[in-house]
Amino acid sequence: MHHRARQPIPPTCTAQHAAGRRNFLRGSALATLAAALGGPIPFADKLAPGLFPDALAQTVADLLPDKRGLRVLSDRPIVAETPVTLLDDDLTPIERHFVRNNGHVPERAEKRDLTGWSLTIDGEVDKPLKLTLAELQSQFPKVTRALVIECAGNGRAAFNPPASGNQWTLGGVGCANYTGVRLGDVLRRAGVKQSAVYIGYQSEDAHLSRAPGKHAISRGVPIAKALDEHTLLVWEMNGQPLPALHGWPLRLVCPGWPASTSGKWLTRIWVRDREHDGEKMTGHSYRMPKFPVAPGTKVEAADMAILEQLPVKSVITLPASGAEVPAAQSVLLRGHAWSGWGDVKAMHLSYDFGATWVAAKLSAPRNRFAWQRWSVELKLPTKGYYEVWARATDEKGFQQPMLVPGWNPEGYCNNAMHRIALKAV
Ligand SMILES: Nc1nc2c(c(=O)[nH]1)N[C@H]1C(S)=C(S)[C@@H](COP(=O)(O)O)O[C@H]1N2
Ligand SMILES: [Mo]
Repeated sequence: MHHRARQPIPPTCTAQHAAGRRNFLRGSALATLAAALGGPIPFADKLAPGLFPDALAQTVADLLPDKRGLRVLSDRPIVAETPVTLLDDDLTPIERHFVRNNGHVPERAEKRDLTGWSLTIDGEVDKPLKLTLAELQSQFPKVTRALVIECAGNGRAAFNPPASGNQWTLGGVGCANYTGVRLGDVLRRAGVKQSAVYIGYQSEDAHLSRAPGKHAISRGVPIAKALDEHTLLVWEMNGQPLPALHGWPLRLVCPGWPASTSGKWLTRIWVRDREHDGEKMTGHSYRMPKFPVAPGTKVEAADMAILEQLPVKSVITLPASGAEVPAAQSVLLRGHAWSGWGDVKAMHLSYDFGATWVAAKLSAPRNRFAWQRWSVELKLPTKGYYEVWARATDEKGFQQPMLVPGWNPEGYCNNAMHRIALKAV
């Protein structure tokens, strides 16, 4: 992207959020920014992650014109999260759905050019397939499902010591309606061999370096998850063709698992006879220590295990933290809850720092792996400062922890309870 200064350098920058502790603009990125602003930024080390200098606010809107209100965490690659109050919709509208790119959006997607595109299914199959979009759309049963996808790093900003990577707060999650076919139906058409262990996806987005032949990301899931009826190949999001940013013409959705398994801009599903070893499958990527470690511990790669189901979690989308509400009167609170293990079974809130808990009304999911709406009317007894804590419990009995759970080197799976401040007046 190109930065254009449209206003003079502002004398100060106001922090929009204070969750991050480190400046994500370093070295050349900082120099580029300073050049765009026409001068150095004396307090650059105090610039919170995700905070763009006011003078460039217009440029951020240029970067993601269809995503107004999202917080840009990185512009190269593009990463943006949804402020939690903008997650209030039953289904996340496209303009409010977070974005996490690892490389460059393919030109094909920008231009909506299907020329030469097909999906290859090969590897450990009896009959490799090459399918056009029209063939995929006409030859398999069509399904529409509301599905949560969540970046495994959602919540990372709260880890201490900090984990490197995008400093997500709460908004690396969304639940949209996807239309496509079951990956399992397509794999069965190709005939999955006994030797199949894993699938790996390949996509058309160039690596950040633009090194030819190097994938930005190529992850996968064990064959059982690939064959699971909830794992889809989709071409529509909320009834529209997939937007360029979300993987046009075709993406995977592996609900409940790290969203990095939901490959965008697909060209190939490679059925493997071993654990897939593509870009960001190995080393520390999307892996957690096999046993608890003290914060800050350096963990050997051999002691890390691939992340699978994401833990139970919830958000309070209404009211906003810091809101003033009437004392001793009913106040409506609501949000969503979800779990990588299946249904959420209970939702509780506390406004006395966890001493007592109130059960919220919890709706059934539209389908498995959709998030569930919860709502509750609370009466804050007197004037004063309150905190509301929200805790979901899933069908396996897992509950959200009060504190940030198990520190891990890459800062994954923070499902601590969402807390908001309320001032009763
Ligand atoms: N081809 C490709 N697929 C991808 C990615 C990517 O960079 N390239 N990012 C992954 C990651 S890390 C996440 S969190 C989700 C984000 O999906 P979204 O941008 O549609 O919200 O896409 C996943 N699929
Ligand atoms: Mo992600």
